Amino acid sequence: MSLYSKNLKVLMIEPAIQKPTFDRAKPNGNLGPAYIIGALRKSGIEADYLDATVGQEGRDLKKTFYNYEELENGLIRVGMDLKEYYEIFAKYDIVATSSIFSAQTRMHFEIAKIAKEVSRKTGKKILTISGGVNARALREHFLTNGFDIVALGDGERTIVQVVEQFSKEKPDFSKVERIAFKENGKTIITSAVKRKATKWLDDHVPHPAIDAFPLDTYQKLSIPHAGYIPPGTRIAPIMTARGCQDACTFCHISKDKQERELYGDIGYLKLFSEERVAQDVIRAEKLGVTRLYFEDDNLFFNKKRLYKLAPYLQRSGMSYSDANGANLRFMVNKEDGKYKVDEDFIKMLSGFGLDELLLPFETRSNEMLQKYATGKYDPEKMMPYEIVKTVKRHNIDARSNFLIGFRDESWDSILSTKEFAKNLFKEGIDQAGFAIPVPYPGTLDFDYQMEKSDVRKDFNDNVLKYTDYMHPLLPPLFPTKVSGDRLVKACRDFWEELNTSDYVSHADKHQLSITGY
Ligand code: B12
Ligand code: SF4
Repeated sequence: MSLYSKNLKVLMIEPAIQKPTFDRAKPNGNLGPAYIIGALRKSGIEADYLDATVGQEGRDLKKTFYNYEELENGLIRVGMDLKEYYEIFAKYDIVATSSIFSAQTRMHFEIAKIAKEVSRKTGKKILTISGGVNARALREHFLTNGFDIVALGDGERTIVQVVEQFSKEKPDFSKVERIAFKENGKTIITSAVKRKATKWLDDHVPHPAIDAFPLDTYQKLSIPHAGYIPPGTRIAPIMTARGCQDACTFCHISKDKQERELYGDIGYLKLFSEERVAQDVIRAEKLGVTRLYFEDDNLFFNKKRLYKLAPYLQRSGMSYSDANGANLRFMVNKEDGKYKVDEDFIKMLSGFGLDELLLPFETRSNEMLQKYATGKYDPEKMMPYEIVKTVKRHNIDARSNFLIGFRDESWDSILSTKEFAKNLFKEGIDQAGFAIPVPYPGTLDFDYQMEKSDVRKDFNDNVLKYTDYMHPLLPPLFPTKVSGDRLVKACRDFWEELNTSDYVSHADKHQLSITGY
């Protein structure tokens, strides 16, 4: 029974997606929404999940995932027809979205617009709320495009407090932690009560409700967010820690840390206990999942912890992928002033079932790494070739992603990254993708671009014209030393030249994207 007087029903919806013609469509199934639903259900609140790219479990995918619509902006919309949203939203009191990809901003605005239309037509109050890095960075835009509330930090407590207030006759959202909302045309930002600092997430973060995902449909589609899996593999995401010790300027962590007052400790390292991770693995196993994708911002930051986790992760029939990347400097140790690959660590990873690893070398340029990536890795000293060889020796599929075209990066520097990638292939790397760093809202790189008042004004006046094209393989939206067209061409050319012809020619068949995702 619901604890809340009005038995409010929440819909957590992940939108249809828009993509350039050359990109591949992938279903959603992100962990943020799973945690939000987990928190709601734990508090006795009815909450459903809908991934609009695939629709409800059992749907005819021709009407959802294979439903392609050409949009006026030149992009392709993939997913359920907009018309379907009306009837669905009418059944709920709260429509929530999680906006982590800026390129999908338009898709979130269409949800909020329809929810408000349904509310007007039916006379039923429907509250719209969004959260996630893009929503918080673009909160003013979300609040003027149909959203009543934007969550600014971790959402597990926030969403329950929102429901609590909304179920009251006179809701007072100023009592909800870390949100932005409008009152009399003014944006109100709330803070949070001071709590004892803790690095543990177990107490206030319930299990993610991956059981709310359409797992059968995901299994049928067999399109993971990265890499290739045999058809019919049942997959799900998992997280063992949140936050990161670095602060790359192209990453949300950089801004999250700077805005600690506003967002809380969302960018800082926090972890789940070993027992808690074990429970998440067993829960997935009970749902028939056989392959888990680590979605940690940084899985390797505490190697001792991973050694302790390994026995809990190792389950017969369960394999793991870390397609999201992990900081490479943890794969080497310094002994007598010299770096050495930590083979025991890599062996341990392989031992618990990790068979796919994205190695985010990012760039060959130490200058770029220092300037944009807090010097997180030194390709000259930290044995990149030995890392690849060792990873391969332990039967882990090794892929890598490279960033080319930082705003002040020269063509020579880009070529040295390409050479570096070529040499990594010689050592056994399986695949590589090239992408242009996009200054996404919610990063320090975005703030840098917004320092110019004319650029900021243009962005704010035409937000969707920018976000629609925030794709790492489209021409950069802000000036770069090497021309945008040249960068776009280089990403494609390098990918085609360095990956095996077999891989390139099969990329379509296997639904692989050229960024490596
Ligand atoms: C895992 C991940 C991926 C996975 C996605 C797999 C999956 N579907 O689960 C993979 C590896 C495929 C991926 C790919 C890409 N990714 Co990615 N990814 C992430 C990452 C590291 C974690 C997302 C996650 O699961 N978080 C865990 C949950 C628990 O945290 P959360 O989403 O923040 O949610 C919490 C709060 O924000 C809040 N909240 C969130 N939503 C809501 C909603 C409500 C209502 C409320 C109240 C609260 C709330 O509460 C939640 C729980 O506490 C994020 C960084 C990040 N931490 O967000 C980048 C991130 C989302 N990715 C990013 C990028 C750029 C990409 C790529 C474009 C990379 C590339 N070069 O190709 C691709 C694009 C893929 C695509 N779909 O188009 C950027 C997006 C930037 C932007 N503004 O658009 C991010 C932010 C990283 C960065 N660089 O800053 N990614
Ligand atoms: S190391 Fe990765 S997660 Fe950490 S700040 Fe850099 S890009 Fe973000």
